[in-house]
Amino acid sequence: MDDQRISETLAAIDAAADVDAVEAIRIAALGKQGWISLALKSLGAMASEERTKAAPAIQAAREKIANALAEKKAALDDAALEASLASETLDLTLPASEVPKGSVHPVSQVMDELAEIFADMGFAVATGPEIEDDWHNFTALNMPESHPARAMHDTFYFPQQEGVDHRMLLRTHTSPVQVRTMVSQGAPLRIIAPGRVYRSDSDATHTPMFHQVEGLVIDRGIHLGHLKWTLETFLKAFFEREDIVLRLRPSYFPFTEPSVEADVGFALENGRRVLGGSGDEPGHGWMELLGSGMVNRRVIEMSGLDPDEWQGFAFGVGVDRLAMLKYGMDDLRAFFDGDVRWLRHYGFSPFDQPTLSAGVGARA
Ligand code: 2U9
Repeated sequence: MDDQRISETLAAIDAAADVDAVEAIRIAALGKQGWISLALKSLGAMASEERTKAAPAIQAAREKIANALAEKKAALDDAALEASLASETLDLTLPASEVPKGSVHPVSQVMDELAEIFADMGFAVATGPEIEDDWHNFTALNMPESHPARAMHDTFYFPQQEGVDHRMLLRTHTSPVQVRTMVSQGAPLRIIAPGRVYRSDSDATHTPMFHQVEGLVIDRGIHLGHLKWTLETFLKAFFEREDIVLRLRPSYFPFTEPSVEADVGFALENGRRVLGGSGDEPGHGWMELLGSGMVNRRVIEMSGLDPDEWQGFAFGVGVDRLAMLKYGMDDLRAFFDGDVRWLRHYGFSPFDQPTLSAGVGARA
């Protein structure tokens, strides 16, 4: 074995400045045509005695060089990692608002605000499927098969499936969520159910999909006074005004008895309706906002509870409408166009989480 060549190679490995230089030495020595590889190949042509003498030296040289190459490569890799760690610093103290970001849709913002306001009054958020059966969407809400209110809901039905009793549909309100929660959790209960609902209707004030939030309280001794206080407290927190005035009018819904519609007083300021004050003052008016009522005892019964023990109130309101009123949009259809200019204008910063302490209506 050429001892000089071995020590030259080891010295070259030691002096190599980068991984490319190490690789070049490896190819020259251990590559297919490398001098060590050729020396190993030459063993085949030797007589066996000669081979027994030569082989250990070649093997030892191969091992020495291979080890030196591996050590040098590891040292160079370590140095490269150290260098990149030293140069590629990430300053975690930079303000996150400097980072390009998207915005929170007003519907999501309002839903977050609602969850925050109602959580403070002890309500949990309940959710359920958007594809429903007609029992949960209609029958359990005191709308049996022939009930005229069913026709008024402009329902999107799925084709009837063979062997399936219930017709499937896109829920027309979030009420089936409350039915499911009553059935699965029983009473007492305090929930809001926000979410998408679907009705076959489309113009400037109606979209085939829109958002609702409904509330349900079931407990002993619940009466209309609890309903009125809850609605007033919610609207004052949501619109961030103490002078919100409610007017309850008798109405009719199959799932509540008695049923009441709630109007809020507004004033006209520069041609715009601004909520606040009694609608009966000069220059003021009333705007219909919410539907509500005491839960019909038949609905309580159908969800498996005893209506003599448990009473409740419920309400429903359009989330999109709440967002329009609070943040001053005038066309519902723009909500679902996905136009980034609209989102940039009306969207909210993801860093402004609504909290009761900081105000639920932080502006973008
Ligand atoms: C159960 C019992 C009662 C929910 C209610 C309304 C009145 C109502 C509308 C407001 C505007 C729908 O978005 S809207 O078109 N809703 O007027 N909703 S009471 O009553 C329930 C729900 C579930 C178990």
